[in-house]
Amino acid sequence: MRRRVISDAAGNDWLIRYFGPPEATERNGVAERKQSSTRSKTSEPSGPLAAYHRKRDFPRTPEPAGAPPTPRPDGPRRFVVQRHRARRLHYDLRFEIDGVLVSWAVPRGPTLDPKARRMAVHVEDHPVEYLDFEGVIPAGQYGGGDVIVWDMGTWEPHGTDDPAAAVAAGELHAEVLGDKLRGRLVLIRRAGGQEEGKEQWLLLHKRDRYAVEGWNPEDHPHSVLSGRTNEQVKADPDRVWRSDLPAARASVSTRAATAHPAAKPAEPDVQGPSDEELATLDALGAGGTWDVFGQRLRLTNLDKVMFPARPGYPAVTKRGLVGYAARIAPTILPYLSGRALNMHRYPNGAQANGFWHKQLPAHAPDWLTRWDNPDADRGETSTYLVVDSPAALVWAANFGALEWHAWTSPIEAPHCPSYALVDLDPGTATSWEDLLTLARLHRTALDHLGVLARPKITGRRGIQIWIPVAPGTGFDETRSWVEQLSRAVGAVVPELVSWKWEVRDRGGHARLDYTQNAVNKTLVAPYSPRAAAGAPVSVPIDWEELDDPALRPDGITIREVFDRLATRGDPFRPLLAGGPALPPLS
Ligand SMILES: [Mn+2]
Repeated sequence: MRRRVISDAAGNDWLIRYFGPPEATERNGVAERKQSSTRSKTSEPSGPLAAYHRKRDFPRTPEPAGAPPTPRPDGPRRFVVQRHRARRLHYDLRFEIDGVLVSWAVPRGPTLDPKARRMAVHVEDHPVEYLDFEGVIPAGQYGGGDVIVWDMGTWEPHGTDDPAAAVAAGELHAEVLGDKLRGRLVLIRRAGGQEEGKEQWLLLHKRDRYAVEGWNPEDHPHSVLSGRTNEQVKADPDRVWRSDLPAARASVSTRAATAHPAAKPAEPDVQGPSDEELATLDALGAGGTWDVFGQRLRLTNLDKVMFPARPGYPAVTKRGLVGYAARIAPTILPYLSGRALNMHRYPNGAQANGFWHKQLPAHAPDWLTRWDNPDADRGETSTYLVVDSPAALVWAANFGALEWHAWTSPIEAPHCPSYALVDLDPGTATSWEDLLTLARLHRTALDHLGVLARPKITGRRGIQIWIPVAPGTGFDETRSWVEQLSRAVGAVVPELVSWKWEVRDRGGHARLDYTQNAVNKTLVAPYSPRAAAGAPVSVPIDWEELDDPALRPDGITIREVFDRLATRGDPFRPLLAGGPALPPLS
């Protein structure tokens, strides 16, 4: 047995014990093997990806061949963990270093558990295009089996600014920020673990604030890219890899694309306003014209307070609302475009009464997209605004629409929702802890069912859960499915829930509201502001955040949203690819 003491930045000593070589069966479980023990570029004349290419037959595998590596000039480094069911299950941990993905195969998977010591086999460098590879490698090909993007995010080398040298020296400290993995991972090459040219390393997680004892990667089986499990990826061979699409939409179901009018090809990415355009907005007086997103918009009452102050948060004017609409447009448009918008207008700000405004006014500019509801009866709203450009959202904000409630169904198929919705609606006696209990029970149930879903805080007191559904699913089906799901959950905690229709009959209990699953019933859109003091926003969250003691239903305002998006991304992105048929409930 060999020993080694490592000191971390906090001065804690770590005693790592090296036992003999891992058992042969464990090593045999790893499908990928590094042929050459060195990753020195000079010893591989055809570049760092030579081993990667040598092992693969690109006409036969859907894996990316990859462009010649070029070092990324700027921006955060990326990492990915793929769960790969090859001959034996393993997780592939890959760090972006000098234009390639330096990779280890970890049979038991990376973990947040600071007590765990995982064996990791250093395998060949992969091209950066592998970052969002998810799919099925055909049987008989190298690494044949199914692959999901189990986690991804950004990372920083710790204690060095030359991570390639750190890897060559046999010790890499990585501060990772993924959806599942957080905190400091340490990889250490085992002395003498290099027989047959295969480098054996140890992987561990530091005992930092992200460490969770007993945390098991197998308890978190879903792809962060598509929300699917390995089994679901394997079962859906129609899914094709589209490396030309942004990562969040790269896994496209060809079946959905042909069968469902709502499944449109991904639009080009929308750019936000430039700094110069935002400076122009700031420089406008109480009103004026703003040239942005290729349109000239006439803005009014820009200094009017739309959201009163709350402790710690000054009031937000209409200028602030309009600026938020412009900046959030690239993120929110996928949830609004192609759908009718019900505007909740507060022309005199959230401090005054608001009202629903659905009919697009006759004075609205011609360039706005409109939709005429063919089912509208006389006296009902006939013409709706469709926010399919960033300028349209800026127009709606200037029109006094503080809250944006897009239809659940697209205009091409108004009777077919894209999502089933669970609305956890607190009663007067429902505490935040009670509501979290209800949300976590839904999380458990959905995970057990293998159903892709994500929660979001409402920006007021509640939590909603959005579940993408298969093309052609009707509202009757989503409503009855959500009712069955929520009744099963409610039966676990009957003391928290009321099924009474009238609020006054509910005894202050929470309502698990499935009735919003109906045509022209809407929930507030992801990233819409709410009409309340401080300008809170309805923000999608990761399931794990339900366990964060700092989480509050109205705790994220229009001031925090962009920092959050920059560090965490948008947890709802996987929902945009649609979902499978809802499984039967019994
Ligand atoms: Mn693998």
